[in-house]
Amino acid sequence: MEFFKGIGRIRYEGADSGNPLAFGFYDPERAVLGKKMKEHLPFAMAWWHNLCACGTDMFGRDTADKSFGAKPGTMEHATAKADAGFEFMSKTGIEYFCFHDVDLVPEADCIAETERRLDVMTDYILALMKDTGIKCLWGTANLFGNPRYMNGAGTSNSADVYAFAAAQIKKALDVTVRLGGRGYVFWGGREGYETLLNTDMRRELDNMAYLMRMAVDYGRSIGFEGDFYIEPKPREPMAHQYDFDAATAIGFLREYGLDKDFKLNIEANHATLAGHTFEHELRVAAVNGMLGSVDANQGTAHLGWDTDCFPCDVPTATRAMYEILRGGGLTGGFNFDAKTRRASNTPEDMFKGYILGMDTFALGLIKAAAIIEDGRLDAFVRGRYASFGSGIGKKITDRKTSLTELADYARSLGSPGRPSSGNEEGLEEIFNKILYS
Ligand code: XUL
Ligand code: CO
Repeated sequence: MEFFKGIGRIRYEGADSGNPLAFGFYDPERAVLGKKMKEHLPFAMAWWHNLCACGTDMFGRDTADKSFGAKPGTMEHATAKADAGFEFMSKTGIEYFCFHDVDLVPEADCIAETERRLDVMTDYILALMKDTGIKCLWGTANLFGNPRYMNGAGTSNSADVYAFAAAQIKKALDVTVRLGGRGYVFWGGREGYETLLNTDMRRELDNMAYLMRMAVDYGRSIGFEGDFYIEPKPREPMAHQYDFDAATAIGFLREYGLDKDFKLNIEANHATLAGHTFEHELRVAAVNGMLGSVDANQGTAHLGWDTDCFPCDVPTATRAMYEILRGGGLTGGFNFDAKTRRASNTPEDMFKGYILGMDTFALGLIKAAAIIEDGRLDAFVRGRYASFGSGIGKKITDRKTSLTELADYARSLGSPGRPSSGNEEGLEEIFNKILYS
């Protein structure tokens, strides 16, 4: 059955094409820095937003119909969503998907039945993957939706809830491994606190780390060779989430010896909620060897919450792609953790959301590659630190000096003079000239 009737395969037609259902910049076979665009940009569909979210917000009910011809809450609906999802991915040329366990099947009252449903769906999805060549980017467990997780999952005050979380993670790992997922994500969900007055932070952090350790051990024991990811987010739903930002998550992973198995999944909207830029979070991950995957979306600057918009900001995508290219690329991919606006409620809007996001990152990639090929930014940064390449600077770089030697050297100088200009405006001008030419 065809779900998106009247919408064919989305093709690259160039920016001058008047066709709203065509790519203007994403040209999958085009070579950029010696690699195909589609290899630089392993795009993924987020099962939850694209196939499950119907536009409900705090003030109103569903605006979009995602029943796909079946009754929501049934296994028929679960398989219809999978069929629609694979048709959608085939038509847009998206080669990966990401999922939470409960995106795939309706959760039952008991674990055994939910797990049985997941087994059925895994078989079903495997057949669709075989037919289409579409692959799984990452899986995760939803440890925040069910009321049992109101105080967190791995950081819950209840040992029984902790055990339920463990059961869900174990099964989500089984499914991810069967689907050949590249990664497995821990997004903090409700892992944080509302008030310190009721919170034993030390216990919660220790318990969370132990749950991750058990997940790594179990995953490796069933043959999972991919990366585990933490997806940092500072707040929402909790007042404070433990995985606040990249630096905090990296500190946590190192404290508990989890840093060899984990990398980061950086989400643009989470970065800005933390008061950072997207590119800052990517740089922090990259310089720490933890650049894993990206949740590609963007926030709405003047709204203080996670709006999960499709990315349309080309300068930000360019800066992000610059960081990713300079950081050696992603081991994961670009998951559109994004939803069409509540009022963009037609099937066509679903396609337009992905076309916008894919074109934005394609343009970001093209422009970031142009900045790298241009070389002026690189040359400036190299020159800026040139003082560390010879003389006393070389001794500092080689860690072959001491406070005493440096103090004597400083005294001999009299005054260090002023360091060279940071040239910020000049560099922004170069960035703009490359971006808009
Ligand atoms: C929530 C969020 C999640 C994770 C997966 O803000 O980003 O959808 O990506 O649990
Ligand atoms: Co996300």
